[in-house]
Amino acid sequence: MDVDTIVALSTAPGVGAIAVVRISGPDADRVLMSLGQYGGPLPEFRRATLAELRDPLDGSLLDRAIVTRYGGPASYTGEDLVEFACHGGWLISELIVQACVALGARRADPGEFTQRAYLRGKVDLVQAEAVSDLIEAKSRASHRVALAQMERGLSRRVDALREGLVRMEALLVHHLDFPEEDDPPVPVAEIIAAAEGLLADFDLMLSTAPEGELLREGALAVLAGRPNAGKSSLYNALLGEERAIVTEEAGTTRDALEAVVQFGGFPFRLVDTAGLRESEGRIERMGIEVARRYIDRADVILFCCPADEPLTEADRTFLEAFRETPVVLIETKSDLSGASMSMGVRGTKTASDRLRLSVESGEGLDDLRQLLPQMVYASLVSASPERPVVTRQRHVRALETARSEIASFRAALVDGLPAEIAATHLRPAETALEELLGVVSVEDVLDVVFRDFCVGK
Ligand SMILES: Nc1nc2c(ncn2[C@@H]2O[C@H](COP(=O)(O)OP(=O)(O)O)[C@@H](O)[C@H]2O)c(=O)[nH]1
Ligand SMILES: [Mg+2]
Repeated sequence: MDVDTIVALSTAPGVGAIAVVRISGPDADRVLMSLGQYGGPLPEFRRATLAELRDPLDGSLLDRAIVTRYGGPASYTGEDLVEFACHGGWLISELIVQACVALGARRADPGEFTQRAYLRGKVDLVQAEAVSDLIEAKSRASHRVALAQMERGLSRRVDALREGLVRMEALLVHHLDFPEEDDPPVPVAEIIAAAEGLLADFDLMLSTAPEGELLREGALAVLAGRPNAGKSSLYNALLGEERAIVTEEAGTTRDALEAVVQFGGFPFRLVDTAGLRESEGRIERMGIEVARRYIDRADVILFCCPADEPLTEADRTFLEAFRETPVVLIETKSDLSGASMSMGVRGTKTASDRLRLSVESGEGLDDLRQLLPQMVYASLVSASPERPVVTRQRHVRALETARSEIASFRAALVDGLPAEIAATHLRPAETALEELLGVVSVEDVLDVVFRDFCVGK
């Protein structure tokens, strides 16, 4: 493999106590030798060592830093790798990167360290993606799933599917040509049953995908309801801080505010919108437009209506229009009203999808925090933590491709086609799974996987 040596700041840029600059590739040691002005031996592998780093051009001191050497293949990238833990801030790390570049290293592309780890066989493609998910995780559930994926939880399951395919091929071979003295051929029914078992395994995995994908960005939870319904107050109460402007004047929230929060450890993008009503004011009308766009994409709608006011005709029209989206009907300001007023809830919603709530008394807030993950992440909430979760479109596409080939294989056998013909579906199924793990690498897939990484990872 003809590779160059790459360098990047691996910690977030900006002011902080420490910054880490990483350099990986065949010249890592040579660059270290020059920067640290080592006349004699370099520091031992994996031993943090204080070093004075000097400008390679004029010998001036850049920083005193802690240097850690890793010898390939026992490193993150699988190559020789050096980490400089220098003082943080905007300048020092950049000076060190520049010095490395002056000594022949190249600035790394986003995700290039992890990409090298993949190319060197340290991780498969699904694990590499999980590194990025782990860094981006904003909730305990996302964190847990990304960690499991990094530990090959999902990869192991895909391996098991591949093994299932291989076993099925073995059955098929046995069915096609068996030696005279051997057992009788495997009956077709047995192969069909094996295919059906595999299909069920695929379905189980694919069933986690819709919720798994939400884990990465957070489910969009949008507050809706007419002006003065108490949306902004609820938004603030859920965030635990005064984010939205709350006023008694109707129509003050004109833009949409968005914040990432976790409820029960699951990530949500909570959005406060302008109230929905016919409006004269141009700016408020724009706010309502924004609200509509959010509501159209919502994973769950928190529909607010004051507990002591009936649902209006407009409210009902709204609820009718969003039958497909899960809705929690929230009777707000419950402290102002006595017994629960009947809001005339539409038939499809269960009692648990509506609750009385007051930001004054706190009634209903915890119930809502519990209810939301159950509504949006139902199967993940109840699943065992060990269950691998499919978190990306790329996974879904590969699994669906493999699944449909196996389904065609099964259908061919059921239709009584010759086994040799049915068997042509098995190889494409295997290929799809191999691409998922990156066993066979496809250049444009790599680009997509590593494009969204940050530099230095
Ligand atoms: N008593 C009481 N007043 C509330 C409650 N929630 C909101 N309000 C008041 O209702 C008014 C409208 O609230 P706001 O959150 O701005 O509603 P929005 O227009 O839907 O965003 C404000 O005067 C709030 O103080 C509540 O739980 N109890
Ligand atoms: Mg508001």
